[in-house]
Amino acid sequence: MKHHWWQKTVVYQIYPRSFMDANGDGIGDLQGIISKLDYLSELGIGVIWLSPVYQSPMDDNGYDISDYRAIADIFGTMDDMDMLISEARQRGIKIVMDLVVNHTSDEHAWFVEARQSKDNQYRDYYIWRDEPNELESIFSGSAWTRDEQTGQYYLHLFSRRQPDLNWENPKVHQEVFAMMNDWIDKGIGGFRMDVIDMIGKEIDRGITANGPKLHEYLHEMNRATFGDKDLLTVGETWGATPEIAELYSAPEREELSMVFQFEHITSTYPEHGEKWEAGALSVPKLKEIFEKWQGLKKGWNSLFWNNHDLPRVVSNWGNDGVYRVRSAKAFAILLHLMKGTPYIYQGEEIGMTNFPFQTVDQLNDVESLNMRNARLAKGVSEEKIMAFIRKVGRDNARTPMQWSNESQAGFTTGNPWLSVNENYHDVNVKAALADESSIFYTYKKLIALRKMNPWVVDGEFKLIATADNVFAYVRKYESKSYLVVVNLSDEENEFASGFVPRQVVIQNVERKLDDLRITLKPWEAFAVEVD
Ligand code: TEU
Ligand code: CA
Repeated sequence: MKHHWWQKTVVYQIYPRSFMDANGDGIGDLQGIISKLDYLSELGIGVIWLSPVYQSPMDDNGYDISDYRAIADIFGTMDDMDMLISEARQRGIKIVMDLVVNHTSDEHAWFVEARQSKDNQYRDYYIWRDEPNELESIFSGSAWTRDEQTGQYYLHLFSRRQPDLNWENPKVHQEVFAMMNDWIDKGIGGFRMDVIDMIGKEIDRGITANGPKLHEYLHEMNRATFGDKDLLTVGETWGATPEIAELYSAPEREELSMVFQFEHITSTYPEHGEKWEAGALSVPKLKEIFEKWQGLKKGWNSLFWNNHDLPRVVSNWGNDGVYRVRSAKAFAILLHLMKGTPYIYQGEEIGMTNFPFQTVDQLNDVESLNMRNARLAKGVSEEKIMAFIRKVGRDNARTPMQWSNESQAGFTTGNPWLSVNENYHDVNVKAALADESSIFYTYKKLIALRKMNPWVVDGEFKLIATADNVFAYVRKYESKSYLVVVNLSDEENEFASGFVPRQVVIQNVERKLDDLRITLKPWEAFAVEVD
């Protein structure tokens, strides 16, 4: 089968602020990333998705961009960026940039101009109304802020410092496409497109995501920029169903390579509720969701448990106590042997965990802080709010990468911008590399398997009926079949099938697999070639 390169590789997401600090100011930076490229190449990944490093006042840690063509001082310079691209390339690694074009920073020159007067030539780059409507910001409160200068309200679906761009204005398209082409000319490997499903919004009809013009805009973007380049383009689309995902990623539509869908993530949210009230994982639901998505016909899947907005999977759905290592490997095996392009979020490969946040001064995230203010005002207790944040707050993913058991986990020689998790004494890269049974080597093996074995890339997926908390599937490729079995629970579970085991591919509990009627240990996972 003929493939795009991005169908056969694994992506590693870097949140630059928290990855590696090279100059001791407590904030991760581009030189820090460059210094760790050998580590990433040892892991075997083929792509880095770099969360935003552009110039920004950092209200939302770079997802509020004030200049798309400049690098934030705290991260380095454009020379550092060029060096990162070329140093990565020498190791066979491509750099995918975060494209944040639903909104800019309020300090972007366009917005600084736009707010000057109603007839400013940039006024129409943003969305202004005389009166606010009911729309709420995803970061709590109204989505409208009144601007003193002209008395009108501007729209911001995120923080008030992230005004939404007006995609109904063709000039906005031209500006964005020109900027994208400049980055493409630098030799990047593609774009991860922030909340891209919102650019087709029709505010007066209450439509924010999946608006009627969305796909028209993306097709136009594809044609004007990366369309003839074979780059990896992945859209962040919280509201995608498989049908919608095919609109984005069916090749003949000439839009994107793939999208991030979040149905598995939101499966724990209460109906019509939000993430703060998330409940426990239902494995039967999870199986149903993946079965549906693995059946995607005309598009391509992305596969992930973690990113910089989500709690650590090993804490949220796994067991970060006694079964930390085993459950982290179980999630890895389950995901990486499915069909699609897997994404690893920094620290996932060593089983980094959530942080035990106790007090508000330990927090940084604008989403958590705004939520806290909004709920305090409604009389919700501080205790309850902190419990929400401990469970799903975004800072859980953003604590510094744990490199070693030296001071500040080897992340910085200074004071880190967010506290290092105390478990760095045990959970760190240096220890992981020294232990051949560590989570790291399970990831390394899974990445290598994908490179070497067409069944991992192309095998047909079939879910197997099992006990509720066991997730098992078969990948069939030509005359061969591979069975993947994962016990997603703290309890033992029976597994029985008529398959005859051949060769073990990977496992997280050492045992002979000469019979496939077995009692699975808690969080036990394996893949085996079967007849
Ligand atoms: O996230 C989009 C988004 O909707 C998230 O805010 C999400 O709902 C929430 O964080 C779940 O916890 C993207 C970026 O990934 C995020 O970091 C940015 O804050 C946001 O867009 C605005 O750019
Ligand atoms: Ca730094």
